[in-house]
Amino acid sequence: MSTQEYSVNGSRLSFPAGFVWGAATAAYQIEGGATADGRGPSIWDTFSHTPGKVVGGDTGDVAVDHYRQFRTDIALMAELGLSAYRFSVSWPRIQPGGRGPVNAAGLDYYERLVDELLRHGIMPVLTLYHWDLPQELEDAGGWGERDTAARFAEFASVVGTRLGDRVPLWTTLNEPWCSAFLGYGSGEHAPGHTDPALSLRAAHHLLLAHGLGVAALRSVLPAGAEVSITLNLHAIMPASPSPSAAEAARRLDGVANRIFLDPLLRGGYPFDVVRDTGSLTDWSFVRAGDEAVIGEPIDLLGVNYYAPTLVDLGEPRSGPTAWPGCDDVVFVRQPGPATAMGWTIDARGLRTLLLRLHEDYPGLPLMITENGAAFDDRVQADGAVRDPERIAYLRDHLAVVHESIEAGIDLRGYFVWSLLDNFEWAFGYTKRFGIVHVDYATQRRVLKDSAHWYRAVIRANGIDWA
Ligand code: IFM
Repeated sequence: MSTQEYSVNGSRLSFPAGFVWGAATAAYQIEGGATADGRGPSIWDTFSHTPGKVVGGDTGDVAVDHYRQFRTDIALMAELGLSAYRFSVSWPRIQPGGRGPVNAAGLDYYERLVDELLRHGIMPVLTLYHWDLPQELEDAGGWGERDTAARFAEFASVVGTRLGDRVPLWTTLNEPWCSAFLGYGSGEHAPGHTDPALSLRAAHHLLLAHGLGVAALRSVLPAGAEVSITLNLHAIMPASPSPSAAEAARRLDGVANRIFLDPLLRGGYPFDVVRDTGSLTDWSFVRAGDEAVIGEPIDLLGVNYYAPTLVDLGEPRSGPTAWPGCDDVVFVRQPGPATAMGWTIDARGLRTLLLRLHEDYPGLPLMITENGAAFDDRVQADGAVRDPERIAYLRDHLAVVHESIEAGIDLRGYFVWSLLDNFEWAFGYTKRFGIVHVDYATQRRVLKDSAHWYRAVIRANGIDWA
């Protein structure tokens, strides 16, 4: 489908000048090159190679070969007209054991990547940690161990020193909720632990790593470079007007959102979260001064949003959980369309979430650092990949972004997840989030219709509404 077909003459939702149009990826999901040039193993190498952990036994060993094909992929980004590209650095490429000696080849790789982006006029947005903890650090206790936070700060300093002059926007962690609660609580993600107390401890050490990482970055970055964190915030809504649904929403909001937002932006953990999880842990892992470290000011908050969450109270469950203190909270399926992940499609959740951030945590610029949808895309006989559901999803969510900016929310940019089809963690290669289709057998890239559509949006700096 040509770009032309999207240039309709209906009303246009125009975005402010300088609005950042991006696409996002993460190292383990796209790079491959698992042992190339001195990279050490991460927890995701170990986890994905453990039978039964990832659908089909898929691993990130090869992924979409971005480690070798990054120039081709950056040419695609340029073709789309992206103004920014959000990627993550693989810690075990930089420090194979997670501490000490730096692997020069790893740093050189990210320097080549950043320089190639800049050569195309694309702003690099660098995430330091998107879940690939060096395995040696996990062997020493992983995020359950306080020292891991100090190791992260060291890693941040190494990367910041090398690339600080060229990367204007830095993100310490991507979605620490997933690292802590899927990694150490439900066990669905690496390293696969199922201990609720440990998951809360891990959450604290991730936050501490963020705070120490911000300080480390500030000491090496030039003035003007911005530092952020990205959270996967949940738009939680009570499933009914009942008090029990309101209680379920409060409790879930605590361990989904406020457990991160409050120490980052309000100076400490929320009292009710500490109380609700009090039978699981005494929180003695929080030491004097930690909350000040975590609250180190940041320049921007990255928001990842995919779907709303509807909750009520129900029968208590037992077994591994990603939601400590919420055993009797049940997730209610919202009627209506869903993505291939089974996630409800409802852009109003994003509206609610942005408004809530604006009201409860005012004054901090926001950026949508991930938003997108998986569908069962196929290359058609004529070579096209028709994904009208993804176009509708992106359009509706971008309309909310536009509406939020109009309402006075300081929202600086939007990154579609994802640039390329890739390794979707425990789902392996079965879920396609890309706006660019990848044939995993040949590594051939084909722009989906949504990519053509996104290019037209970027070019117009607005959405044409038929
Ligand atoms: O693929 C992930 C990404 O790594 C983190 N945010 C959610 C995406 C879709 O599940």
